[in-house]
Amino acid sequence: MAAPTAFPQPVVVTSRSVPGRPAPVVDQVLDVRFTDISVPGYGPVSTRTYNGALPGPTLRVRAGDTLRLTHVNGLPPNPPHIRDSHAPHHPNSFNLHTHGMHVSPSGDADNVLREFAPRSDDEVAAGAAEPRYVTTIDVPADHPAGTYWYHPHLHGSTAEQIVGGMAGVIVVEGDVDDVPEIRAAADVVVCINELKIKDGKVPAFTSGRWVSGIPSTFTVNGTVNPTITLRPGEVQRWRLVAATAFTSLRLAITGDGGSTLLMHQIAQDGITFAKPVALTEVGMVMGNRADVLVRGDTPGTYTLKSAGASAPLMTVQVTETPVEPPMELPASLPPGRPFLHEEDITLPGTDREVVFHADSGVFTGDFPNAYRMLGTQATPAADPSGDLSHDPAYGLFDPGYTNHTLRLGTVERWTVRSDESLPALNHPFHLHTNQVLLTHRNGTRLDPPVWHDTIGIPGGAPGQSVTFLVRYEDFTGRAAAHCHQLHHEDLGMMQTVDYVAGG
Ligand SMILES: [Cu+2]
Repeated sequence: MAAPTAFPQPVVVTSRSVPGRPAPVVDQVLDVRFTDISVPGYGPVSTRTYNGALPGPTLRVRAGDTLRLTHVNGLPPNPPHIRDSHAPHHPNSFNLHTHGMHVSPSGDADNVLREFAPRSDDEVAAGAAEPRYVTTIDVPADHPAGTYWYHPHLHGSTAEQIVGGMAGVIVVEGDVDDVPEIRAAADVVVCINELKIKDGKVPAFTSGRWVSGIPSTFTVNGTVNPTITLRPGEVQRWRLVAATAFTSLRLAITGDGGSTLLMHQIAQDGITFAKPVALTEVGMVMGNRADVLVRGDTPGTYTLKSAGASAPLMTVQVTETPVEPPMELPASLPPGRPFLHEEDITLPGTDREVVFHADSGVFTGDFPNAYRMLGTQATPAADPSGDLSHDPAYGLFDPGYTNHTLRLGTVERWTVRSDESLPALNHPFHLHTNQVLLTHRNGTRLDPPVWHDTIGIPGGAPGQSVTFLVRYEDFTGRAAAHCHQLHHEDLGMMQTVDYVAGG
């Protein structure tokens, strides 16, 4: 079912059959340039957009389809880059990441090592056409059905582009949509963006204090606090997308009298659960998706809010004629992926470890903090015998260095730790290309485990850890593992992974 008409939804693009191609294709131009948009509830903003909209179009595919996306870079020439690669740079170049999707990281697919550069000054002066970059992604025939998203992912410019609103939702249709109770529910995209706007613009990322003091403006589908209506007894399916760069969300729906509407979570990060899980609060870190079923209850006005944020993300009006009898919730679901088990680990005793670690005030210049990924496969120090806290390479992203060589077909266990004492330094861990099965938090087993592509690790209590199992499957090529607090990633909190053929 379609979403309620008064509630904003991004433009939807679906796959179509194309003569000469074996599978349906989403063939879409994503035009990127500075656009003057009006954010309802906030006001005018001049920002980089996909197709002049916040968020970009929702791309709907089925497993086996192809995404053929043509980016036009209509941004101005890049300003000169005068600092090292661990300072933000080329803010008008970008690329494409299909976050959470199990697709090829190579060639012209989900390859975050490509650069979609704008015209140079000389090319503008010569009247050259705006450059176009084609991405072709074949979605595997067995890809899990669920909610994913896309955003630019070029090291050095990701954060500035995301906080300006460059993000869009990808829906993979499939088995879960055919569950009768879900088929009967309105299918609603709830894309949450976190904008940092000053004087109608996203400030350029020219210092570590870049956006400090600028409050976040949260939008849902491009509007501040839109209103969705729900009839008593009606069930809607909300595809919650945390298309954010800075802030972890803890979402609850509360009414005037303190009543709450339950969220029945049916999927995490695009992977369907075995059965719905009823929650009063849904935690989402930057990059997460949570699909939830919500049923209208006592009529009244409710708000969807995140703990710690004063402003509501959206208003929920439970109103009008009740649905009789009330719509049902499904008792069981088609699980998106089978679980992995410790016995599946291919080479026991070869666990990988990542430690998120920031050294404050160690560099000169505008970016004094080092955001490092340490542990068993850290990027080597420039001077191993020197003061590692001041080292300009240790644990920092180096596209020419392979941190993790990952053989297809193997199952491994990773532990990711934070040693941050500041709560603000939470570092969500995101691995590209393969989903990971979260089995433990702080050494305590989860029952059941939960598939993720991005896992929150709160700061404030050094030693917080998560443990996951992962099987590397189907696709070779170089990809990334990184912190999804994206200004940390731009400043170096990223590692390379190289998926190689098994053997
Ligand atoms: Cu971080």
